[in-house]
Amino acid sequence: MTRVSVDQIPVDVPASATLLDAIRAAGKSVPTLCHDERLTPSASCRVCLVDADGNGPVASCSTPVREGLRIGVQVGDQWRRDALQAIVAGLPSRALELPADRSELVRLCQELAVSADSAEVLAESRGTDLSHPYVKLDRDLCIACDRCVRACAEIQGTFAITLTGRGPDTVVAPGTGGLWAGSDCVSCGACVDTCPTGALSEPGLLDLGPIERWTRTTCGYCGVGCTLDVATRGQDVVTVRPAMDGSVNRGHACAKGRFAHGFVHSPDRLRTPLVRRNGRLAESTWDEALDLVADHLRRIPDPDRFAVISSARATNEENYLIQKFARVVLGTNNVDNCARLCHAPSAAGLAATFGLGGGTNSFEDLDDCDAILLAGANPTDAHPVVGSRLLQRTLDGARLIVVDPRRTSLARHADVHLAPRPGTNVAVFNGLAHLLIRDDLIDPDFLRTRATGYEALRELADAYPPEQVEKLSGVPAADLTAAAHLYGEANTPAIFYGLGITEHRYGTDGVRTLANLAVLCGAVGTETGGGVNPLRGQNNVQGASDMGALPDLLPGYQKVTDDEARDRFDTSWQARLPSTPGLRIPQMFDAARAGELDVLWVVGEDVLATDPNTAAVRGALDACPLVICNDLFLSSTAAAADVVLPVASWLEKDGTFVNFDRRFQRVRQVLVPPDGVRTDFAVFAEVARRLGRDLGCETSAAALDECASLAPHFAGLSHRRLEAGALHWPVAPGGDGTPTLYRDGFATPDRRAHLAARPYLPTETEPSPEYPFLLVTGRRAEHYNAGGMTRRTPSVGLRTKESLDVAPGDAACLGLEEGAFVEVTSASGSTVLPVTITDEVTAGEMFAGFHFPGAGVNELTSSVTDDPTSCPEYKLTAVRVRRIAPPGRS
Ligand SMILES: Nc1nc2c(c(=O)[nH]1)N[C@H]1C(S)=C(S)[C@@H](COP(=O)(O)OP(=O)(O)OC[C@H]3O[C@@H](n4cnc5c(=O)[nH]c(N)nc54)[C@H](O)[C@@H]3O)O[C@H]1N2
Ligand SMILES: Nc1nc2c(c(=O)[nH]1)N[C@H]1C(S)=C(S)[C@@H](COP(=O)(O)OP(=O)(O)OC[C@H]3O[C@@H](n4cnc5c(=O)[nH]c(N)nc54)[C@H](O)[C@@H]3O)O[C@H]1N2
Ligand SMILES: [Mo]
Repeated sequence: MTRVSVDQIPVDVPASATLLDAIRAAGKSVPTLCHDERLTPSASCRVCLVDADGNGPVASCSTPVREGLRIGVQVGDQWRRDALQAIVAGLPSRALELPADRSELVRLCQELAVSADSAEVLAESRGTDLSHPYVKLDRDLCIACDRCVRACAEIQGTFAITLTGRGPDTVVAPGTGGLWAGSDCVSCGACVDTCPTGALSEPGLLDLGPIERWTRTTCGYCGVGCTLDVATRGQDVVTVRPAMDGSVNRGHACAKGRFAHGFVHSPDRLRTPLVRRNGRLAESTWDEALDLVADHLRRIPDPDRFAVISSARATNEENYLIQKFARVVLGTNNVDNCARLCHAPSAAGLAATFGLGGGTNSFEDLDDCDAILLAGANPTDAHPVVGSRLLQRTLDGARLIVVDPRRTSLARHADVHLAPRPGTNVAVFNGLAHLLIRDDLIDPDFLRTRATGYEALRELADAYPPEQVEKLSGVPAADLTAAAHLYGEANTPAIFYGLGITEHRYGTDGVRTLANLAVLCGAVGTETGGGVNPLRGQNNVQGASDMGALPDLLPGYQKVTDDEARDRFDTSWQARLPSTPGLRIPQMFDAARAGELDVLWVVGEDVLATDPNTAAVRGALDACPLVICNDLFLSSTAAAADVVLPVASWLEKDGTFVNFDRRFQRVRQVLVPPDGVRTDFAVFAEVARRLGRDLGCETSAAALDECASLAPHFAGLSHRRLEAGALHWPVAPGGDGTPTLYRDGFATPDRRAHLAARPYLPTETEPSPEYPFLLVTGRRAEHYNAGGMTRRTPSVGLRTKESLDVAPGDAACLGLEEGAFVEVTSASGSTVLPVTITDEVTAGEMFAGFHFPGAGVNELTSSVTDDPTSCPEYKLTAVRVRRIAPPGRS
């Protein structure tokens, strides 16, 4: 510690502290303008000047303390006022006419009594850049404080902007030159959030009236679970800010969470139930629609002719109620959720290896990692806040291995990028296991005391020397060896992975053989283990499964076949629960097509757009006598349904979500749902009532309480406890949760990690003369899944349509130029897409997103699935492409 004095008050601070830290530690304050806690100081504004040892002014934000230093704050009052006055003098008067809640500069001027009179009108305006949907630049308000530039580099890691010009003409600009819209900006909003003057702002933000209310909630887009502070005025969202103390996001967000909230007031929002009459959907009343549903359900005697797809977008409490409705009111286990399409292989694979189906570590553990193995995930686009943190860790010195057939943004920053042929993960991971063993990079003590299956794995891995793996996967032997050493020699290596591992014919084997690597190195369940971390997808896909919206599992992963568990639920719910596992989503569609299903209730999933093999899904919906759909919008699925119920979004309801690292977080109502719109929670409670059943759980909080009383993993959870902050499950009664799992033993019956000896098996989906290219599908940063929300926000200006990514060599061979239209055909179906030529994809492979249902990408994908989990092989489709004339012309 270092002792200094602040206006004669002695204070001890760490040796690395700045004068500003010392001043704050002494309970005093000093104004700042170019300073942001999250960024390295730049000391450019001089608004934080203080005296050091009587020798005159220094910038307190950047000057380090030294023993015995006497800091004078009060004597600097006038220096600071002068510095601020000088800044203000260079600004147009409108800079000081902004509402105080939108301008740090205005607040500072009020605090230091610097008046607007001193603001001059600039001789010549430097103009604005209004090209971007989310970032408006008013150059005359820029004070060149550099906060935005540092935020873009140090928080986001995109390095998209810079300061240009000299002296008073210095101003922020895109690093690529030209307009903001054409720049490298990824619209994360970090620059807008840190800008103290309004030079960078959200279009329209400065015109809205004063903020009336701030509400803290959890983002409803992806599984990262960012804490957001939402500012509202009446029913308008004025702005959304990432919470500085957000437990996952630490003051950062992405384009979706930060900006893409406009869907709530979209004119397309459904406001009244729709019922199909004479083949057409027509508006109806809630009474009429719910009576129709209840009458229909009442008339069907066989519970197995019902199926419910619950929503990974809805809250835990809603999912809890929906699965309870299925089991108690309908009497069926035919209930599933989108985890089926996504990380079901993670739940199965991780549970088989470690005992529990969730990720092993807390995201905070990344801070201590010195090597990252990122496999089959593109977090820069799909989990941007995680992507930024992985990049920052890498820039800070951690080694990075990326396993992805595509040259993703993080692959470009990697020490080693392994680009296997899609579908060959198991060969690559067995090859890495081979090298860890061969080159003595394993942890024998850990293997002896905390794992089983080593001998069998060693024998299997024998067959995967690097040269052999090169033949199977296309990954050069030398790169594989380098990767094994980077991972095996690290002190604290962490694995992060995504759908490039799970959405495959052998997805569960992919997860298990990947998890092997952490076990071999003792890098999980230990002090130095970064663990195995699935980057789960939707905001509440972990939670929907946790709540038992699964055909074989009750809340808290208790088996429906377990008599003892079922008995407890029977008693609490006063029902007799069905004891045989129900249908999974793909089986529901099979059953419908076979005429074995009477009612399919789809809650918040656009199955016609996002489930694979659209033709087969369409067949199922057509064959099912009653399809009910709860959605915000008339999605493709809603448009094909018989009853459509308009429901509230995450901004309009109360509850909890569970993010990718098992973190329960509060979701709080920010807006009142539009007139005519109900919550999923209210809908299911009401239909149960009409069928003569009371589901209990009057409120969302009561639903979580009931779940906690029945599921030991969640025993210590309640809304009241979560008010104080996030908790990672398992949470014992009164406990603080479990950020990192397995330090005291794995959750398997023998408390050991189970290594998996799984061979690489080629999938049936091989390129052939008829379908010579491999199509991979996945995410684009700008849009979210079916796109129902993001396409109804200004994000549509960031990406207006889907396209097919083609490697330059393939484009040349096929005679395709940028923007050319091709017909893409697979064994399942066909669609038309414009071409983008990019070296992100390897020759022979192509890539497409699936965020524009009209683009029909899932017409192409097949019904092939992973055997243990029925997760679709979305990541691999053999296709042929043929150039065609642009649609609409002949
Ligand atoms: N912007 C945005 N963010 C999202 C979403 C969104 O739609 N848009 N969706 C959310 C959801 S639901 C999810 S599940 C997550 C998904 O997040 P991710 O799993 O990161 O997303 P994907 O882009 O589907 O796939 C990841 C990567 O897998 C690679 N891959 C394909 N095949 C293979 C293979 O055989 N081996 C390896 N090693 N890699 C392969 C692809 O090239 C791709 O880069 O994102 C969530 N976040
Ligand atoms: N080709 C291809 N297809 C894929 C994938 C892929 O990688 N490639 N990925 C798959 C994966 S991982 C996933 S998770 C799925 C996602 O597929 P979906 O779950 O279908 O996609 P979303 O767009 O997230 O949400 C579906 C609907 O939920 C509605 N919604 C939002 N919030 C709520 C709510 O609170 N309640 C209700 N009732 N509705 C709500 C939205 O308006 C939207 O219409 O897509 C899968 N499809
Ligand atoms: Mo997902």
